Amino acid sequence: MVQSLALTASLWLIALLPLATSSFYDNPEVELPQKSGTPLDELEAKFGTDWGFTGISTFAHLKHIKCLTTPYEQFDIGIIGAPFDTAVSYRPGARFGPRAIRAASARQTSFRGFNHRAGINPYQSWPHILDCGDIPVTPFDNALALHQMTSAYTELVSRQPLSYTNPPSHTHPKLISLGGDHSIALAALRALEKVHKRPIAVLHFDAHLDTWHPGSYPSAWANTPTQADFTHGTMFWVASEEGLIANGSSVHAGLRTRLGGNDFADYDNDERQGFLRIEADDIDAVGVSGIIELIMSRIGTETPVYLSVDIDVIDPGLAPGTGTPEAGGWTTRELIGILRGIEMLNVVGADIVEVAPAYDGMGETTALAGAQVAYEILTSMVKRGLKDRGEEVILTKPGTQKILAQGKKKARKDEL
Ligand SMILES: [Mn+2]
Repeated sequence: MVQSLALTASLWLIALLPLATSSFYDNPEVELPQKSGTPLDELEAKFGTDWGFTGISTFAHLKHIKCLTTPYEQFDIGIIGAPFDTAVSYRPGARFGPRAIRAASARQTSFRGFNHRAGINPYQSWPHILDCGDIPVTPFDNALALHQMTSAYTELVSRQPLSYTNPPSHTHPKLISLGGDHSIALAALRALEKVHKRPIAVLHFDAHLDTWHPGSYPSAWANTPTQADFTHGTMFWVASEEGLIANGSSVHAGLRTRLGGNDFADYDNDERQGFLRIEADDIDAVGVSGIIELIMSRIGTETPVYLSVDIDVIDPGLAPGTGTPEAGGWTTRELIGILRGIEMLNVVGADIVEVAPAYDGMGETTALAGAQVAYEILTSMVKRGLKDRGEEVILTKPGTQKILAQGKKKARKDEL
């Protein structure tokens, strides 16, 4: 008995011996990956991939180049910040929108960028996509700021894109602007009308009209033309006056603003500018697919469109970090659903505006929505390009058939 106890004890000792000499921090010896390619390839393989939380903040970890000062760096789609917010009527702060959206896009990476709703990864497809940095824009003089933004936008869209004419319609680089307040859209429209040599249709997601007459704020000076005519609620009125917007093929979606006075005069004024108005409440009657149908039948797939998303189209419960919040908006999921449904529009430029992080929730709620909207728009630009290049990839989601079949079975049961 004593003998067997001693034996057990010594066996335990032998078993514990390796633990006594090694520590928790010892890993098995690292096996070096097989060498392949140049030394640069090696470095890229070892250290090239960022985690969501590493790296300097650019949109989706895209390569950052200050495109405005590097005309020799050709690109196809550029993300550009327009940190301008001195044309707001209520809460300022959207000048910090670009950096908030970039930070909130950190979990978008090229290696995990496959859009399961669209069936493509926009970061691993035909276009060369850059984070072009920000437009340096003055916060002290709105007339100068508008000039700076217009000349910056014009500078970039006048260049030749890397994938020039492949797809055929890709004759100018496309920009997705991160606002900034909504007034930045005027600069984009001026530049786009110039290079496309025609008025551009505007698809405008917003709680508000933004086609307001500059004199609609009651003031003794309302009829004096000043810099005050240019605001985040009048830029489409100014654009209409300048003939930049395609009258008859433009759309507002998600409206729920109060109107001026005691009648529908604001709608009459909007009517003259040729917008179709889809109100936030309309989704209850026609659903996401009905909203998509309304937009697509109005604009079609050929008209060049500027897609402008004011983040306040989303309910302030889900996107509180914005300048002029209005209760009763769409959910983030509904907006994503609508954006996916209009993916075959001919989008020539886009923006995501009015993200004001100072009023945002603890978890970057609004900025996350903004980053997702940018990703969906980017996906659509890339997917439309794929189709036009004849490289359309239609991927079927594994399991989809099963779910559809189950749905059918359930429907039959309900009938019985
Ligand atoms: Mn707006």
